[in-house]
Amino acid sequence: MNRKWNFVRFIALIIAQINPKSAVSNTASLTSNKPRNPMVQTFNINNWGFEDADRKLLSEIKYKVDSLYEKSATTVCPQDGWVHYGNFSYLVIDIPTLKWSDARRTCEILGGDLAIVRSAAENNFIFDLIKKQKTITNWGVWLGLVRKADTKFYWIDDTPMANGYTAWLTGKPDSVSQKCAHMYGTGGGAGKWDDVYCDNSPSYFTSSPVILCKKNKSLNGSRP
Ligand SMILES: [Ca+2]
Repeated sequence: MNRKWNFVRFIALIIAQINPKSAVSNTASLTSNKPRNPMVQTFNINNWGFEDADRKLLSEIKYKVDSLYEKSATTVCPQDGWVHYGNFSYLVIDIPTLKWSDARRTCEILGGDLAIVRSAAENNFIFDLIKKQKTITNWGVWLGLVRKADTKFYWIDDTPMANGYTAWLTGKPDSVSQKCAHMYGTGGGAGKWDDVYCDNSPSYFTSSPVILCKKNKSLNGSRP
């Protein structure tokens, strides 16, 4: 498990503890029953010498993150809302999410990642899954597809998009400054893809993509 992954899990857990209403607040069942005051639980990450209390808290957080990861990533799906298709499981969290990075972090915490779409059959499956949700936004779901510095699109496993399946709406992608991809949920482009800003302003909340996570269904919990 690489350092970047550990760092993402660590930061996400801190956010979950500071904001119990966040999308990752389902860590609550894994936390202790000790009374806690979020305003007191602060970290000075610029301080190289943690106090004993800080070290103890960091150890507790690491234990909780590891527990959550093991519980989510080592369970054979379908389970807890994950839907099985092919060698993978999929989960839609139908909450509009302004930032692509927030959607991805949520999937990572749950042992998966944003979806890499490999075929028309998989694209159709995902679109059908979107249509079954209570909340369906115009921008549908975030995809695991982003522009890199060369302005070309790559999947989150670094596969160049140009080498595989795509389902762009006619005329899309249409702006190099829009670096993240989504699948439309409604309208004339429903089921097709578009590029959009990775960090949208709150005024676009009701249009914003919801979260679609994908993970291997195998016991080892390896990510797609
Ligand atoms: Ca666009």
